[in-house]
Amino acid sequence: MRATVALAWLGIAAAQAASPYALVVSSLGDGAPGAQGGPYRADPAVGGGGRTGAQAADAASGYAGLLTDPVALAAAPAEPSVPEGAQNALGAAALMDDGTLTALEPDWVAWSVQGGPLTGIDADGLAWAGAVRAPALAEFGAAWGGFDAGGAFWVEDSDPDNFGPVAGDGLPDGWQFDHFDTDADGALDASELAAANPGADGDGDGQSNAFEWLAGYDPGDALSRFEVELLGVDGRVATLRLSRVRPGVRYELRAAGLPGAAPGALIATLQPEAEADGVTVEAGWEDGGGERGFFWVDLSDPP
Ligand SMILES: [Ca+2]
Ligand SMILES: [Ca+2]
Ligand SMILES: [Ca+2]
Ligand SMILES: [Ca+2]
Repeated sequence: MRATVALAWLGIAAAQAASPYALVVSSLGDGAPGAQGGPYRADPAVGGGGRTGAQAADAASGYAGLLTDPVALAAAPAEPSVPEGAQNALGAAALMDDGTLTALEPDWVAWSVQGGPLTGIDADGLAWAGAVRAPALAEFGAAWGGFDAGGAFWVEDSDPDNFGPVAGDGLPDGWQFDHFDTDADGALDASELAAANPGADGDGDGQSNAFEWLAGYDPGDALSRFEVELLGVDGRVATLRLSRVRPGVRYELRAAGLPGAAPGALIATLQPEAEADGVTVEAGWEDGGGERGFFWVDLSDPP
């Protein structure tokens, strides 16, 4: 995938401040932030997803032949976390008065959605995870034999751009909510949604939201912006300083207006392994020495 382009036009003769900036397109890479699941601690009362042979289940069903009585219900998911849109099998067991657990068939249990990104639970205890904008806990309830139990599992933010009104616009939904859900109610009203648009520039610093996300700046602060400074030109080598570079982003320094060099000629490339501020780059070209040329930097998130 290729996102891009913003940039800074810089005259060789006068190293004025970078402007204008214009973003052409942006898209998400696999390494987009927020794709990791959170920690999870399963209810240890139920092992192996709570499913065992039918014999024990039959016995528990009608209490027939049991020498012990149930005293509590326990429920747990098969997996501690699942991706968005995936299913998770829920299991339940009865805790008996002799301290043993008797597994219950999932379809004997009345399951319910208690909270979080669950779109439903069917009669067989298969729970469906909905879309999230950050790892979120899905909570369910179980009822059987007059006992109630509950459990939970994590839904991973496996697709960073699939949530609600900001799905599919090329920006991570979690980042959009972090910056534009200004009243923190977990939803985006019309004005917040407009502000969260990838092409919007609500802080008026000349850089779009999509560009600021790629460059690692705050889309709500005009003083927080990507800048390129031309420190000097010595013969056919220009020294530029980028205000910040980030891992996962490719920086292509290009030039135009240099005699003998093709318009847009690539003169240097950076793919940093770590974030750093104030990075100095030297870029040379074959022919040149003209009175005036221009440099700019393209940002993209390579696949
Ligand atoms: Ca998501
Ligand atoms: Ca989005
Ligand atoms: Ca901006
Ligand atoms: Ca900004």
